[in-house]
Amino acid sequence: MGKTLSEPGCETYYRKDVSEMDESIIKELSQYVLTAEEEKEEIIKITEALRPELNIDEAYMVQEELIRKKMEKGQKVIGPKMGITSEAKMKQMNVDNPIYGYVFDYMVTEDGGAVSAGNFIHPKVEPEIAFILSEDLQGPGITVDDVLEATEFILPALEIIDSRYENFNFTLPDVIADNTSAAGAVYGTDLTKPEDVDLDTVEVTLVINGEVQDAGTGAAILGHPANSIARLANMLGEKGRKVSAGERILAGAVTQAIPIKPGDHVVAKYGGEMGEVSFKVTD
Ligand code: 0L1
Ligand code: MG
Repeated sequence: MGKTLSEPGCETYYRKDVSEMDESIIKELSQYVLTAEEEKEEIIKITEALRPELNIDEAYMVQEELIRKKMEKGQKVIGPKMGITSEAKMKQMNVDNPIYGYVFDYMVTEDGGAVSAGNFIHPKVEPEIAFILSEDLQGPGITVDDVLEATEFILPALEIIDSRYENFNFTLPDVIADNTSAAGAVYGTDLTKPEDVDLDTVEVTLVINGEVQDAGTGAAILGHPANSIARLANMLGEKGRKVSAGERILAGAVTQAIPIKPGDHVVAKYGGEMGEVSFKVTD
């Protein structure tokens, strides 16, 4: 005879999938990460504390609810960001696909401005390449050439990541649910036309307090930064969503992420006449 649901081993007969995560769990998990962000208190990852079986589809449902909650508070989306876009990070997390989240207006500091370390739990900075499109892009089938054709400007950017999880300790679903650690962004004011820069060979150097921390080229972002935007458009297309013209899109990090602290002066310097972008850190 078969097993009832209460007997050990019943999982052999059914699979917990997306449809089994009801609305109340999505709300609970999104509130869990939102409260951590708002109170600047680190939390234990969802897959350890609340839902070991959280999968990637479910994690994006939690992220969507988190985004909805922020928008309900009047916070505005500046644009999407891609994460885990370097080969090293993908290997470390044992994944093949990058992930995406969203940067909001309250996270943005003007170029050369000051960010308060008190706004974060354990912030790190990474230099990125950002895109502004002149037309919407929606997958499937978006290519690097499609992206370059639709790109109005490329600009330097620094992203501040601040996982809400203890010691940046998370699985892929955890970090997706946590809006891919999005916490801060500084966009440069030098706008470059895509045809005026060689995006895969452009050199980017991260300097803190006058000392070079790390350097890399655009190719560190999925082989070519425009490839990252194409992957984003294709991932969003699977959900009937798109990358919109005018958004500031973070393609991914060129170097490793470096911890920052009060008193730091952070600069990312770009070759190819892309300019630089900077901020300082206060208490
Ligand atoms: O923007 C990023 O690449 C970070 C994605 C999340 C992973 C992390 O917090 O290190
Ligand atoms: Mg990033």
